[in-house]
Amino acid sequence: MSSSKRGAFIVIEGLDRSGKSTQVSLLRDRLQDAENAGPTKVVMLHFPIRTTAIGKMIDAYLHSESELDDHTIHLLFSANRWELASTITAHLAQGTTVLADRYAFSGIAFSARKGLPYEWCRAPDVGLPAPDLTLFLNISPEVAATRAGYGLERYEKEEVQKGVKQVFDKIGREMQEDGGSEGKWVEIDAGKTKEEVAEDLWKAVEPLVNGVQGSIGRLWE
Ligand code: Z5A
Ligand code: MG
Repeated sequence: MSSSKRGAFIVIEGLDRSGKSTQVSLLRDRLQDAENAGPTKVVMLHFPIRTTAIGKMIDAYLHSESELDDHTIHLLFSANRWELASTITAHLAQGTTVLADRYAFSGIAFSARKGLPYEWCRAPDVGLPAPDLTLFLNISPEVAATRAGYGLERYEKEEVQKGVKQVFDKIGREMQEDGGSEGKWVEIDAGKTKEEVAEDLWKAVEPLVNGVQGSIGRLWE
């Protein structure tokens, strides 16, 4: 990587059980082996980060061990990203690729689905480090519901997922139209095999393997 380049910030979003965590791990391995770049330094972040003080509150909520007002849990998810914001920026500046499993887009999608105003949901995430590329894993809620582990946490119900998908679709449309500081939004068919999905993701990610020119953007600024 030339000294004028920084690491790429890549976000994987999608519905529950669309294979985000699976694909983030496969992508990490592939980036580390990328022949044309030499080994790429990569870090993975799985939001919510459940090990921080705020993350522990989120984890208890997701397991229905605590009850929180919808506004409160929304702000905690956002605060959890802000806890990591300077870490993300530092990694990128050092030339490390950052792979995030969920980000601010999940925050908006899950809370707006509950009826909180869209703009209100977006506000606390304005100014976070902006991804260069967001890959949205698209899957029908019906197929997602057949995958292992579905239904163990609070939001994993088909009607919730349908509402969440509608908000994600709105975010995707806006990002594709805007093409501004939020980086690129690319939709991927996640109903294929793991290997096929990994191949489709790689086509979008490969141009970023050698790093990115320019400063790190700020989300929605
Ligand atoms: N949430 C929120 O409300 N606000 C926020 O700001 C944020 C999150 C950041 C927990 O998230 C909850 O938090 C989530 C949104 C909310 N709501 N719910 N429910 P999480 O990311 O921690 O959730 P998770 O437990 O990691 O599950 P997931 O993300 O839904 O799953 P996934 O990562 O997309 O899928 P996976 O674990 O890679 O794969 C699931 C299974 O399918 C597994 O057995 C795989 O082997 C299998 N799989 C994967 N790919 C395939 C293919 N292609 N074919 C067949 N089978 C496959
Ligand atoms: Mg996951």
